[in-house]
Amino acid sequence: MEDAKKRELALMAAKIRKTALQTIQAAGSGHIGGSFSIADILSVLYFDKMKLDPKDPKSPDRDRLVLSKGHCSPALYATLALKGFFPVEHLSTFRTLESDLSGHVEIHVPGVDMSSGSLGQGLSVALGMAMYAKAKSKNYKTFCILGDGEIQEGQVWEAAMCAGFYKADNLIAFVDNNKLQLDGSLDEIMSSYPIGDKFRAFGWNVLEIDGHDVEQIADAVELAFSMKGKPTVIVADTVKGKGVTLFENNVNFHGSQPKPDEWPVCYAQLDDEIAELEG
Ligand SMILES: Cc1ncc(C[n+]2csc(CCOP(=O)(O)OP(=O)(O)O)c2C)c(N)n1
Repeated sequence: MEDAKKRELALMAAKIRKTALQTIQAAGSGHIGGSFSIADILSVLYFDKMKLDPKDPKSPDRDRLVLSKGHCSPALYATLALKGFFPVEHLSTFRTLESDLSGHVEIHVPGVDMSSGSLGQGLSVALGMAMYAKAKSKNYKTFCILGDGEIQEGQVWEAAMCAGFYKADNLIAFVDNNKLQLDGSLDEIMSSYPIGDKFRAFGWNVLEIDGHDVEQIADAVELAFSMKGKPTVIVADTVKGKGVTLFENNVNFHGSQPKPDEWPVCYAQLDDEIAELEG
């Protein structure tokens, strides 16, 4: 990948984080940690790899994405707004009763392919979309983003078994391996490791990458596109809260807010990164 492209995608990831944080601050609630860990993945998908038209969000030929860890709506909504699916200003209505922008991802929002929030269900839905594409000889791809804590849910593994058995090679899952879940580390609460070996046992092509390296994310997606006969899972090594020191690897920022005097420090760090990438 050319340096200019790398910089552009890293810049978009930083903007996704900042926009997600503004969204959460306006609402007074929202999930920071798991939103920040997937910003680079969303940047690469929505600004490089996915076939999409924000003016035609229901196009039958579009690529699909199911954000199975639907509590990370601030990151997806920020991405969709920055991509042009709806005005960025609309994000300030997040989590109000009048708004379509619920705290968990909502299908009525332009650009959203599936409601989510009850963990464990998204891979089954994404597989259904992928199998429909096969049945109807359609070329779109279906992506699914799962949490490393989320994959403790049994339904994930029913879908994984089915996808492997039916050779759903048009399905690409990410596991956001940020090593923390709601109130502790996976190692303390219930380990999902080794993630790659488990998917491999169900017949998946497994790729393991640094989930904050936009070039590695893009290369992995290309490899997944060329894979025949197996679904691909990209196990992305990430940091919960990536991009703001206060949030990084800090389980307190799963769903809680910074204190009033901490907000400016958080924005300053994101603004510095944006300024550096804008060069
Ligand atoms: C079925 C279900 N059980 C419990 C929850 C509450 N919950 C929300 S987020 C979360 C932790 C998820 O951990 P992980 O998948 O690792 O997400 P991340 O750390 O990336 O935010 C839990 C238990 C839920 N949303 N759905």
